[in-house]
Amino acid sequence: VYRAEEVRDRFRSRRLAFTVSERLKEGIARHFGEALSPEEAVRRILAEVAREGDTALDRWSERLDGHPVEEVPKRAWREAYDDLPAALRHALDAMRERVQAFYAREPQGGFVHADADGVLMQLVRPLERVGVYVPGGSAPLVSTVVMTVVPARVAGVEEVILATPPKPHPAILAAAWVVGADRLFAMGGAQAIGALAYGTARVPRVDKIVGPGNLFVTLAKKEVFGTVGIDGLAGPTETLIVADSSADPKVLAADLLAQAEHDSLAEPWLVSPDAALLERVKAELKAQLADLPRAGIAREALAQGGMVWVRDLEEAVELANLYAPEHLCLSVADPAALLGKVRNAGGVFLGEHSGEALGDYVAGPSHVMPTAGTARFQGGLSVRDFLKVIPVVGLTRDAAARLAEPGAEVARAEALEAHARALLRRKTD
Ligand code: HSO
Ligand code: ZN
Repeated sequence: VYRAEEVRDRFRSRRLAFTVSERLKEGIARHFGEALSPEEAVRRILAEVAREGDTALDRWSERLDGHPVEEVPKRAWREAYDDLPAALRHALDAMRERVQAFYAREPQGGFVHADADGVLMQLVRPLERVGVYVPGGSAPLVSTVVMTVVPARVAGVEEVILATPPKPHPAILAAAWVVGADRLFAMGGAQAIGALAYGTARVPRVDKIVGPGNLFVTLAKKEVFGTVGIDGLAGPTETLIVADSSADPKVLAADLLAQAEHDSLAEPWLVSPDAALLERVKAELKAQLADLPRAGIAREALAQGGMVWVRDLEEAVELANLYAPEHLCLSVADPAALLGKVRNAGGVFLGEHSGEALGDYVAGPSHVMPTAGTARFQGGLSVRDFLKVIPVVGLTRDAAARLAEPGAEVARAEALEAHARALLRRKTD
């Protein structure tokens, strides 16, 4: 249990930083034949995919994932869906409906303003083609398919292309079927991001890449940003729970563990003015860890996060704003009273009944939320992430004549005489 003073600086100076394990270093040296930083390794893969297309894509896929890239046809998605246990099939359908209903409520409009000067507008247009990365690995994130494709579809994106590591889990294929994605390539890592960003003969180039991924995927997204749009850079997942004496320690422990089992680098935090509650949660964690299948990962993650004993709820929210958590859970008697003070959070979960795990699957909003303190400048994935706002200018002759003068004045201050003349040509006398 920390005191607020002990974590304040750490919370304030958070940034996306990757720990490069010995195992990772060895892996890179083995696959690349020399000691490279992960950034250099990623740049090499991207450059080769940009230059050679599918040849490099298959080569890296085979070398790193053991299989060349394959497109999985829709027929296989359909079969995977039909083969799922009925309960999971219905769960995926229910999930899609909840998420769809949530995003259907999001306002998407621009505006049209017409007056004597003419017309000014904000035109809103969906992106044409989007790539979604769905992690494979020890926990194949089936739900991520729903949480990314549905808001893209609501926005009106024409083509959604999924990328997920070779030999995808059947439930990922089934989810692609449920949400009506367009194409799915079994490809992972930096090579998948390169293929989506630059395009190859087989993989069409997309306009934006969204979705979480491992270190290589994230570094690759950072590298291709500019060539394509990206939704953000995802680090390990985090949850900060603010709790008061009204909270149930059993539920708090369960929620912290749900967070902790994701990743040994995940950060579960519990912040409370009730010291006795923190002690009770500690005991609960121990008890609940006993038979947790991913207890090893969860234990490591619990050490990444921690508990903070604060003066009052005010100080708890102040810390939460400094930390800017991906998930902010307000497990307090009157969560609405705290909401007004929340500035930085990827998503907010009000009260004990709104556990983050509900948000992961069925509450409604996408579970793709900003990590590593990036909630200071962005919120969770939404329809807006798949829209462009295009300004439109349509002035009358009279408006142009009137506006020419101040425009030219500033143009000349910028030493841009051709601008000034283009403006003044519209002056009528
Ligand atoms: N909590 C994760 C999302 C997730 N959880 C997917 C389970 N499946 C990151 O927000
Ligand atoms: Zn989760």
